[in-house]
Amino acid sequence: MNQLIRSEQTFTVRRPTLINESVPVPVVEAEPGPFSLPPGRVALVIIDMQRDFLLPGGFGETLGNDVSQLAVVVPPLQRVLAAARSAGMMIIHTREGHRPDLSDLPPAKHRRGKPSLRIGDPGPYGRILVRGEYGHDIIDELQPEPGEMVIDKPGKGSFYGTDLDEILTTAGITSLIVTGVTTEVCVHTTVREANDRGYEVLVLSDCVGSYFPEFQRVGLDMIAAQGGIFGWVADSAALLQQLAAPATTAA
Ligand code: C5J
Repeated sequence: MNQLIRSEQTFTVRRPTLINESVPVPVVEAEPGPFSLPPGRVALVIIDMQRDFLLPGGFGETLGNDVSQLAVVVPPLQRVLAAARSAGMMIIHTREGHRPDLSDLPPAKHRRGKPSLRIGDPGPYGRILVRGEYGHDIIDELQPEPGEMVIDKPGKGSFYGTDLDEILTTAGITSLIVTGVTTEVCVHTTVREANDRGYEVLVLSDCVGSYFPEFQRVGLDMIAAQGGIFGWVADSAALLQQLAAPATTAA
């Protein structure tokens, strides 16, 4: 009986946006095909552009990573953020991190790898990936403005352990433009979670970054492969062109 009830569980299925022919819809040239920006239904998601991951001498670097690989994302992402703000788009910033008592840090995540510093340890920019610490916060160049949503997440995905889905659903958002770091970890996990929840997801290739060039290339290829198995991929220029241009009516 319980099983039956479980199998009859109801889910909220996100319906494709009904396009009103009279309302112009900008369309971004993307892989594997055009990506629509239905007015008022698109949010920009900026994942984990935190000092702990990006700053020289920070946690990311103590793991042996080359943080310059992530720094290249900042200028194009600043341009996209400015354009999204001008367009009145909903903007979501996420931060990976944990409560100061680490009660939301699974031991399996805490123990992982052989880092010289672990989550919660005192690091160059405060306790590593702990909420409220300087290193946990977003880099100066991309600081949220008042009214922009900041989602604190304990995991790699932006939906696990957060109210992001409720926030987007309440706002009527059906499409996400995803940016941030790292491409193969928190960006990928978020894109896959969003895709399963029925969002249409565009990833901006020059606004996501990986410490590993090979992961960056393959990570992007995987999203748009097989006809867009997880979503769409375009560069920021293609999006900016549409945000700046007068909209055209979708076919
Ligand atoms: C990682 C992230 N790589 N934001 N976090 O641990 O991708």
